[in-house]
Amino acid sequence: MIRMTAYKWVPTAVHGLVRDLRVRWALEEAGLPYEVQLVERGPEQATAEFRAWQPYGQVPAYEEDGLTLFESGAIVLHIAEKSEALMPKTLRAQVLQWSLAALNSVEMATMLPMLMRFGGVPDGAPRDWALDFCRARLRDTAAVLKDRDYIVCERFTAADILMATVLSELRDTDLVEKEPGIAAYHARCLARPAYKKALADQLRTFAENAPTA
Ligand SMILES: N[C@@H](CCC(=O)N[C@@H](CS)C(=O)NCC(=O)O)C(=O)O
Repeated sequence: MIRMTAYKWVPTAVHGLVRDLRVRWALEEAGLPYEVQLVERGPEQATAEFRAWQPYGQVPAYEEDGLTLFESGAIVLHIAEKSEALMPKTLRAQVLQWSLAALNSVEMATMLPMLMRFGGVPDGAPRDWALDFCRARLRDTAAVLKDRDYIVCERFTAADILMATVLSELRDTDLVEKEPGIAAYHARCLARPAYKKALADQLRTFAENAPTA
């Protein structure tokens, strides 16, 4: 049986962004049954047992027949290796390439505008630089998507789970909507039933465990 961790509750500002969503989405696409182990934010993340599973005290982490994994990208790719739906053997190298592009070349740019929102980075040079950097990454990614519906080719793969969830990090900015090719791609990925199910499950957990005033 597959077991993964997710937070019991987080503030609304990050609903739909917590990275267990990537793992839930991949498992739904692959049609694999799984259990979710809910984690309380705070001391539970600091225990030796938890750190042995996720060294940074974060979610998600994953367990399957004694194999333990952390890092959402590694987990999604592990699931993809089991599923032609996520990583056809003939496309393995390209799926790996675009998964790393999502988590490195693109996420390093999308994290900055997201962190600004939470960290209150003042107007001025660093902020403008980070936004320009992100715009350039989106423009270059949009150029690739001009010729195809998904990031590897005409069909959906695990790399789209990673790329689309990375793009979701920009949801409170106008960066995605200003790049229509990216906006259409993002909407296409999030329209998938497996994504909708994964998101609904994550949000239901938060609603069920919301602190009472
Ligand atoms: N690179 C890691 C990042 C994991 C991560 O940032 N998890 C966040 C939730 S999305 C978390 O647990 N944050 C709480 C913390 O860092 O204490 C991955 O992709 O799994």
